[in-house]
Amino acid sequence: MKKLLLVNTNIEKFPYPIPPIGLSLLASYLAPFYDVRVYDGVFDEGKSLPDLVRSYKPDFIGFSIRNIDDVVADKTIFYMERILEDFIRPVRELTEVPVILGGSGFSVFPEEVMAYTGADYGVIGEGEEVILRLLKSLEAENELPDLPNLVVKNGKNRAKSPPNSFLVYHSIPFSQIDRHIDFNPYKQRGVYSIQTKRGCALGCIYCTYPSLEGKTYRLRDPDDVAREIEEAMDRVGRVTFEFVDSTFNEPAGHAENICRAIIRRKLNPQLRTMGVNPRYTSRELFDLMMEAGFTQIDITPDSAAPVVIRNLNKGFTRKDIERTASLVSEYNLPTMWFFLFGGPGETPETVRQSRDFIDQHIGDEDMVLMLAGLRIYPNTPLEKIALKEGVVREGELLFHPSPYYFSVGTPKSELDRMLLEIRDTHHNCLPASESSPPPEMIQKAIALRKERGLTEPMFRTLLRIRKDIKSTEL
Ligand code: B12
Repeated sequence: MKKLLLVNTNIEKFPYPIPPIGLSLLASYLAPFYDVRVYDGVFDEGKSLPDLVRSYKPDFIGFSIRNIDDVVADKTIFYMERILEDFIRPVRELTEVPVILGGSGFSVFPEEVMAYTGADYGVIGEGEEVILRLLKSLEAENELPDLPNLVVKNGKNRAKSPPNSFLVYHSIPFSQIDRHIDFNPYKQRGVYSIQTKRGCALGCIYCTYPSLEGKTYRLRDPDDVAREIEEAMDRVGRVTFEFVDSTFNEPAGHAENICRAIIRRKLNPQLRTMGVNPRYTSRELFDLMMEAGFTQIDITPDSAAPVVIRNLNKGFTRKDIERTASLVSEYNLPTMWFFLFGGPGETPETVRQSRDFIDQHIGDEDMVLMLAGLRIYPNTPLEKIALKEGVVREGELLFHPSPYYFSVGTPKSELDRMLLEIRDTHHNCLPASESSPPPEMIQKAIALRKERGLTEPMFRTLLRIRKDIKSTEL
């Protein structure tokens, strides 16, 4: 069997280290055909990769590129420099085997990343079947398969609709992340990622999800999802399982069915999810989520000002957000709220409307993350708006340095000032640029949790520490 080395280049540990689910899915899918090894760079940061390449002697190497940058307009982190210097270049110096790229960050900027890294091949969007077909043809020295998702060095093809009609998504093997990498370091501050579907049918003007996963939903059987959690719990014990779907509770009914399947198996796992969409929240959903084992959720209204919600094309209304917020308090479900300020139509008045919403509807034990400025991505409605308003020029590369959109009503400096004012008067509201806690604070939080036996979500412990620091400052 030919040997394939898959490399996770993501070294970001904020808001917590996340295990490479995408690479693990590929590894499970390819296992019948190749001898596959996964190198996880999250903690090792590339240090032992050259030794592994020397000893394993792969025939092909795939690099996963998840993050290009951190989407924080202030002090943006551009991850690609370290991906090139600490991962790709050292490997290239050791071997001439074909280098294949993939991952969500790569898929947003395929041509740019190909040029930046000098890789041989790239796979846009979901990778399982495309990389298999690519490897087979490389192995047989056949002509390359004619697939819209496949990018070749110096080629010009850029796929527009990545989902592969030939991949039978609902029957792909489980990721079994912990069988491909050492999962132990994730147990203290990490999660075990689970995907229940692919696709996003929403049309938020700035977002890449529909182009990464396709606009139509492809659902997994809820019983398979529950069985995957059960099997993983048998292997790794009690960890937090996190759903990584673009939005958890769309299309209507699927999230409820996932919860029911988990409840039926009496698993009682610890669950969390991002992307609870205010449009489809209900008492029934919250009842089921509580019974299934949710201990934390994320909600991303972006704004509570009706005009901005509409301009961002969020697909829900202020009423939906209010209903969702009252469900959150009624069920006392720890929640991280994400607000994205500066979109089209934002003015000081609309910022005030969001602030008033936070005051009236969000409890002070819940955290509010405030982002200022919208990352402009290619092929999005926001790109068109930004071009029309002259924020970016036709042909301007959106890759690096990353451009951000600020509405004329709230230029960056004005918006930063308003958000700092909110931060100063609300201990639970943090600008994104300040949201990454220093390592000492994380250590303190870990110690405090141990000492007091706290089982609350980490963000609540961090908020406690912040509140204490603030009150001693005053
Ligand atoms: C869930 C999610 C989160 C969750 C993660 C929770 C968790 N447990 O993993 C949270 C909210 C914590 C999060 C945080 C962040 N995220 Co995020 N996140 C996502 C999201 C919605 C899904 C990622 C996912 O797991 N998908 C499911 C897996 C199965 O798919 P996959 O990894 O893409 O793998 C498939 C393919 O990409 C491909 N593939 C992957 N690797 C390889 C390798 C090869 C060789 C090949 C051929 C193919 C291939 O095949 C896989 C299987 O089909 C994506 C958007 C999206 N829809 O993809 C954004 C996304 C990845 N995030 C993004 C960003 C920026 C971040 C943050 C930096 C934001 C921040 N400042 O906090 C952090 C970084 C966190 C970290 N430590 O890395 C960006 C990256 C783009 C960019 N600008 O760089 C994305 C694309 C969203 C966006 N803005 O467009 N995120």
